Amino acid sequence: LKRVADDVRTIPEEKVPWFPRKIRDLDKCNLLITKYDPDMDQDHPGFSDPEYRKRRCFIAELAANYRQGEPLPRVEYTPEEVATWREVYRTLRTIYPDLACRQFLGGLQQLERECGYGEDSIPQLREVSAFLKEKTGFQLRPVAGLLSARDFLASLAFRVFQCTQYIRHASAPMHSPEPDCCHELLGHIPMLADKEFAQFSQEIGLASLGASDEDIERLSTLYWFTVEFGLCKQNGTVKAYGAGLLSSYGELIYALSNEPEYKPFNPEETAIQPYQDQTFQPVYFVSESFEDAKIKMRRYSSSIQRPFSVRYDPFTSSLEVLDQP
Ligand code: TIH
Ligand code: FE2
Repeated sequence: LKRVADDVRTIPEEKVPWFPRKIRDLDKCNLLITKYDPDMDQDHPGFSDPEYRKRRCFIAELAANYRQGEPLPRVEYTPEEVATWREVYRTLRTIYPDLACRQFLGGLQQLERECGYGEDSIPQLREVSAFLKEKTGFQLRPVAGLLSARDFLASLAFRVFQCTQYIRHASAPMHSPEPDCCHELLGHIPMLADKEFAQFSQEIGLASLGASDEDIERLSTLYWFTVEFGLCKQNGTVKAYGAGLLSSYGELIYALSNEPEYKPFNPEETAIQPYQDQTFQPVYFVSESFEDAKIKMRRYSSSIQRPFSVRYDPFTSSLEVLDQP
């Protein structure tokens, strides 16, 4: 393998999309999708609540001004926001022992012991990021809303997880059409404290760098049906590991009832399954185990054609880009 110069244009195939090479470049990975924004979407529970929308703008501003390496912004949550968190936490906490996978339960217990998780206050990203950094090397960065798939996946390559900091509307605590801090803190963070899952997440990120739009679409679909809505077998029963399930009381119950369709996780098939994010998924993919999902995903990723390969250097938090042999 020979190292190529820093400029992607030296890579034989001309049209490689830009991608971040060092962790600081994530400051440029900030393309937002406004589809589910309460200012744009009439079905959003906060659409006709000007107070809520103003609050969202304030918190979005904190994220927009954030630069890599700065201390993560703190948000002082209002009593109403804490009340929403409490309701979400309390209702989900009672069903986790039966429905969540072992890795999630282990992560959540550690967060409760070591990171102040509980129903009385909304954890701050700063503390949670320090916690994760020690467990798996993942760190957080604030994001103003739903990111484009390309930018979101790219950050995973650096073990950076982009987190929203606003909370869902008080009128709909059991399901949100878009990510919010309940989704990040309860759905994603406990899983990211697991080493194997952290590795799985980073590998999807690495596979996405410089990929074609079509490959990004397939990878984000795979991300959707694993990291967001994945189920896995454990001791002969099906459990949830997807963050979109673990942060939504309504969908978690639904996903593990006998209503939805289950299909075995198989990247080639999963990658082209249509999905939607306004309501519950009609189909979920079940993997035999994390190990199995990781191996299958690796095989899939290595089949993606790119005129170069990438390797992450954890000492410098940057990527080495290598010519294909
Ligand atoms: N539906 C999730 C929840 O209610 O927490 C949030 C989302 C996850 C993925 C897309 S929207
Ligand atoms: Fe998510």
